[in-house]
Amino acid sequence: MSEAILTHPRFISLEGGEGAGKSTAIASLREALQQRGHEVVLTREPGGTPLAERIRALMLDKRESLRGEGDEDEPLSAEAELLLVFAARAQHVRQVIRPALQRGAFVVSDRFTDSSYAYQGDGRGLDPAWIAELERRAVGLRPGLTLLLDLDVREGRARTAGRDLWPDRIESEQDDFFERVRAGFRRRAIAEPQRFRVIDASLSPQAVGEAVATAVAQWLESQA
Ligand code: Z5A
Repeated sequence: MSEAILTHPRFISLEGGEGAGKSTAIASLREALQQRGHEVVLTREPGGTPLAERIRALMLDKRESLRGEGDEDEPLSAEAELLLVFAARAQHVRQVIRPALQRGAFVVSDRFTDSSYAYQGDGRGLDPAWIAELERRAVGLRPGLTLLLDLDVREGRARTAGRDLWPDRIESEQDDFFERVRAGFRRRAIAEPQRFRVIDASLSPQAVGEAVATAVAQWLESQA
């Protein structure tokens, strides 16, 4: 396949740290697009296809049934985590995202490759050049618009505290990991102002929803 990365104007991603409110804001995003008569495909990462969802479960280690005897003695390496997330993404892009874009739909993804740069790159310390290579070779696609829901790490974690009885592998990380992730997202937004819109996620759910809808409306106008 070609190694060039296509930035697609009908592909939109939501990014941010834990508890930033992406899943909540995605409804406003869908509504803003549907009101204008567009077909919208909502999806998420890691995941979005049956196989990619199984890879997600492996990566986040949430599904007890996937565990074998002695698994607790074999921590997943950062490198394996990166490759798992890209294996899921390679499936997702080919099975869901590209076909939807090709038939003219908008695709809205709760997280995409920016999360790999932030979590596996800035969080785990893996080389961003390796991530860029995987992005070029295995994905080849980038959102035209990325909404970064930016929130203080502690505030985000407080929102999700007590939600899960057993936090997943990433939720179990310490605050300094999430501070590096947040800084990574913010650096990417500054580096690519034409693609990113940063939204203050400390506002009320309604205000965040309105900011998301406004950002999308402006984006659509700029593309008309
Ligand atoms: N990951 C990775 O490492 N590498 C990658 O390449 C990719 C992902 C793609 C996915 O898990 C994990 O995978 C993620 C990164 C990693 N781990 N972390 N952290 P996930 O999808 O389960 O986790 P998440 O994306 O962080 O989801 P989340 O914690 O549910 O956050 P959210 O979707 O942004 O938030 P929410 O569910 O909309 O809201 C959380 C709570 O806050 C909920 O009770 C809401 O009612 C409340 N909320 C929402 N908005 C507000 C506002 N505005 N004010 C007050 N309260 C609010």
